[in-house]
Amino acid sequence: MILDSATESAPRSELERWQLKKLQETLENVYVNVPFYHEAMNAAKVKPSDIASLEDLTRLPFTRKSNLRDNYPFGRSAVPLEQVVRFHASSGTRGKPTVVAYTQGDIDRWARIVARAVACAGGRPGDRFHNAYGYGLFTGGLGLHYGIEALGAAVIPVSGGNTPRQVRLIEDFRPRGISGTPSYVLNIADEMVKMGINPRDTSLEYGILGAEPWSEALRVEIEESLAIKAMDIYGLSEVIGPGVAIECIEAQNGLHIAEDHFLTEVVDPNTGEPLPYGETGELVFTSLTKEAFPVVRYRTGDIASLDPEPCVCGRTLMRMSRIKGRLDDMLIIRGVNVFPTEIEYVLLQISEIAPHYQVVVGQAGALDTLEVHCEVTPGYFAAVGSLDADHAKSNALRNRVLHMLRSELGISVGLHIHKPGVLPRSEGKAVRIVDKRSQV
Ligand code: DLL
Repeated sequence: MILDSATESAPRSELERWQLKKLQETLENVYVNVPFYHEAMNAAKVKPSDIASLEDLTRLPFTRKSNLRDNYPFGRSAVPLEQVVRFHASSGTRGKPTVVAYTQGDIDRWARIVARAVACAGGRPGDRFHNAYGYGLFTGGLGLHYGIEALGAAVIPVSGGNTPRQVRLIEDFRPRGISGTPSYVLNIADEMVKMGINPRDTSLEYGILGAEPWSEALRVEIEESLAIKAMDIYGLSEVIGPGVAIECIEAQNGLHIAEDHFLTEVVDPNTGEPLPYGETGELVFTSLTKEAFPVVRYRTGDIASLDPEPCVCGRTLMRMSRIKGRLDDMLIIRGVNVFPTEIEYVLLQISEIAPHYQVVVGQAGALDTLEVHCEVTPGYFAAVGSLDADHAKSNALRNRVLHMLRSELGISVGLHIHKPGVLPRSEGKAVRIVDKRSQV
């Protein structure tokens, strides 16, 4: 369902006229009101009035996460703090969190963006919706919450954690939609099995999953285990939160970007040079309608490509590919770049292996090493009794997994296959990489 067809299906020329007008307004605003942008634009010798077309965007300097952190907590606000009605923050696992602020206007616009995103993913007014994203400083819980309400659906604000209770609430409230990280929604499905409930028999019909990288293979796994359609939702606190882009239920092939609110570029992560459509690089966003914390050419560190081709759903909003991974999470093992999602993709091709894994990065002399930890499925384990019982069978499985990893990744890795339930389960963003290098 297209909630806002005048915008979501607008001719590109109309959209681009709007984008240019809003870009110029945003630049005038930040140049006057945010000292950081004033100085950065002066240093780059560019003034807001120099930006006469969307192509001129590339003349503007980039904003990086470190610039936002340097202004911790409020230094980047474009409005007096009295006009701020809400704060959120990124998780800050790698240093100080990035604080973001919203005016009432920002909150209202964000709710409409998310309402439209939920509709794009198959949501309808009147739905009941189980929201298992964490509530709090993380944007996921409250971001989805207000959007679901703005759509006219009923939100069940469960937040993350207490998984048996999540299952009971799904049984009792009978929601059509569910949101959460893919790893957590899978965890909920596993809990259903433990509680003797067939995950395919619930009321759920669609899932809005994101906030962490996941592979197409994990989508298949989730869709099959819960008998739902699973759509990918993308966003980041620095830009607004969830809803920057979402897949449509019709195509499930790339995420429509809310381009009337966010200008999107893909650049070469090393040189910062813009890349043509279809090429994979780092996503860069410029906000067009934000009041409290506008961002100009924000380098996300997320790796994806853009596709401007029209979509079967009727939306003209450009699509971005699924995120391949974060630059921060890219492992360089003996000169080869590896993203955890590539490992996930391989593991999920193997029916005996469960969709739970962790990658441990270590050091042997000057070289980085990579050890993949995964689990067999409960079904396989029940059939073999013990992983040590049948050496020939375990070895055959081990060799098959190693061979597939080597041919997909192009390097040899260490492998540990565990029995079910050994690896930690996520209640939010899964920790896929354990980096032991910094600990030696
Ligand atoms: O994760 C916002 C969000 C909430 C998105 C709920 C979707 C659903 P942050 O905590 O600031 O915000 O983390 C942002 O998470 O830069 C990506 O690296 C990653 N990320 C978000 N969505 C996806 C996705 C929220 N669909 C960071 N696929 C981003 C892959 C994602 N990575």
